[in-house]
Amino acid sequence: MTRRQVLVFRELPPGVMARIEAEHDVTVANPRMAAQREAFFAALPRAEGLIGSSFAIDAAVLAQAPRLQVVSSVSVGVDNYDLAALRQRGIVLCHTPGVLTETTADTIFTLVLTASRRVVELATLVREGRWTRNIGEDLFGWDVHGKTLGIVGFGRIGQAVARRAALGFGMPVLFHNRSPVQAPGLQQHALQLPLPALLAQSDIVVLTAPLTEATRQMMDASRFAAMKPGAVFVNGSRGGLVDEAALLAALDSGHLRAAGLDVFATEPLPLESPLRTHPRVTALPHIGSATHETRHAMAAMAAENLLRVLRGEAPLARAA
Ligand code: 8YV
Repeated sequence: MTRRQVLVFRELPPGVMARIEAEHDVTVANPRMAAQREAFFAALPRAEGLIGSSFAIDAAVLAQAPRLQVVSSVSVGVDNYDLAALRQRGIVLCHTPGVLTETTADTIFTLVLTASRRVVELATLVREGRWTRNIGEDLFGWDVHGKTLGIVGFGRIGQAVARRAALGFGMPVLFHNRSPVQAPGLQQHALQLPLPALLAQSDIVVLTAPLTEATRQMMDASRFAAMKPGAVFVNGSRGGLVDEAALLAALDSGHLRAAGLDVFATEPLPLESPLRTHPRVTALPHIGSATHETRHAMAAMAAENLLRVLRGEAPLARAA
């Protein structure tokens, strides 16, 4: 078995690294870290396999990797990869769907609850010693159980959110999906609607659609205006799906009651972003799949994808 040159561009758990190093020669360099960026681009010309996440592997990067055969992403989202350039070069792109579905749905539903019940705002009040009286109506949150949940994007993660809502919280579920979708076990719990109708009828709107050129900034001023007055908005997918200025305007006007955001147009969220401290916003640092168990499972799956392709075998999950 010929040992290949593998470039790891985001740290992997030790056991997963050992699995790759047993078969190939490995260089680790994370280009998002200034101190490792030069090493990443120095290793790129030799790399036959790339594995990592959260870095734009575009045509310019690929042009510096003439020997590349496979990119194995530790993610389900692949919007940071130039799919046309990969296809044009015949480079296999793999990803890690499935293993992160339930964890990411947990995060999204956590945001539904924390945004609706003002958990961060009220926990901060306690932490800062400002709990000096019984909590009055001015600090009440809003119920989640029984409210109508609209899910935009009804793939694995959207359906896992629907199960939590319908089976756990007695919530009627509406969903919109750009293509026909199979939703086993949800037929009697979820109703498919056109997006305008979903936005007009949902008390809480959750965004789980993938980021593509067709969905970029899909949640704009007109779509926020189409939502019910007093609705709650949650984004657990990609910040690029949202016009953040329009979201802020909808929150500041009071049209939207609250927002729960795990993703942003620019990450890490810039200090100057109003979303970071907005009183109606619960902001998380892109932790959708960030549990010990799930990130290990993702890394293990990504390593298996990489090793299979370098052996000339089919990967577990190919994205392009
Ligand atoms: C991770 C994700 O944030 O899977 C995705 O698309 O956004 C998350 O699971 C990320 O890709 C880190 O691996």
